Amino acid sequence: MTSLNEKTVLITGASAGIGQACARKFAAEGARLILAARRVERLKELAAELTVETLLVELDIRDRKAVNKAIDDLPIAWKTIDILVNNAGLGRGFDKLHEGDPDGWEEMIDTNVKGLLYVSRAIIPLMVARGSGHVINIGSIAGHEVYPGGNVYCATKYAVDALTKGMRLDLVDTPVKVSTVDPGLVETEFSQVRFNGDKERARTVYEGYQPLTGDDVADAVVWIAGRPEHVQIAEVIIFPTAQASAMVTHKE
Ligand code: NDP
Ligand code: 8X3
Repeated sequence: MTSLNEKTVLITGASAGIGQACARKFAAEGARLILAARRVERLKELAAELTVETLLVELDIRDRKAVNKAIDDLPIAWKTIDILVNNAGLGRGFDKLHEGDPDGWEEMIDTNVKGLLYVSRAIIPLMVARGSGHVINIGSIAGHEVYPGGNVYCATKYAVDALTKGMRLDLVDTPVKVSTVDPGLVETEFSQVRFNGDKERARTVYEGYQPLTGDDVADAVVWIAGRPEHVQIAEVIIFPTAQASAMVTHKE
């Protein structure tokens, strides 16, 4: 078992949902937290309830220069990032591909794929130089199965799956570990974002069964991070009990 007490954990997308839940669960283990997102007010509210050291970073991960500057500018005491949780991401739109909005496609590709790459490229070299570190990507069941209307979102999560595997291959001769947690349906702000703020439509996604919570996913992330040094959990897929695949969920 690796103690997470005093470990430094950087979480992207810590202002909501799974990222926020990860922050609370890592804090409960005594970790020091670098919390990154665009909505810094929310990060402040989160930090105020935590009893561990936090550093808040207002960051749009789509902005490569801003990502590099944010990591370069970290105070020395915060540069030793032990665990990177690449969580920030979104779905935007649920249309057939030939009817889809290219702006939404770009937002998803720029965030889920390119943003994850920028953050990883900035932080992994520090882990390699130090000879320790753990990257935990938040993928999705959408990176294993394509569903109707999922087209570009699924493509970005298939890309995350490929990048996770690529990182693990490229880091095999180092002590740096790479893992992915790939959930099914988790009730967060995800569907509100996907449906452009339509809360009623978002609510129906989670009706008739008990979806996962951010905490359920964060439990897996923290468990993965706490394995012994020689144990690298490659992939965890988590469904609600009522879900059997991307397309099959039993609703009462
Ligand atoms: P939420 O919408 O609740 O949270 C998304 C988080 O990502 C927010 O903190 C948001 O912060 C952050 N974010 C989005 N865009 C950017 C950006 N450009 N720069 C920095 N941060 C950004 O959704 P979830 O918690 O559900 O989603 C988290 C991850 O989990 C995503 O990668 C998603 O694809 C994945 N996932 C979600 C599932 C679900 O069913 N909910 C299932 C499987 C995977 P802010 O807006 O403040 O920048
Ligand atoms: C988000 C969950 O089922 O909409 O990754 O793909 S799903």
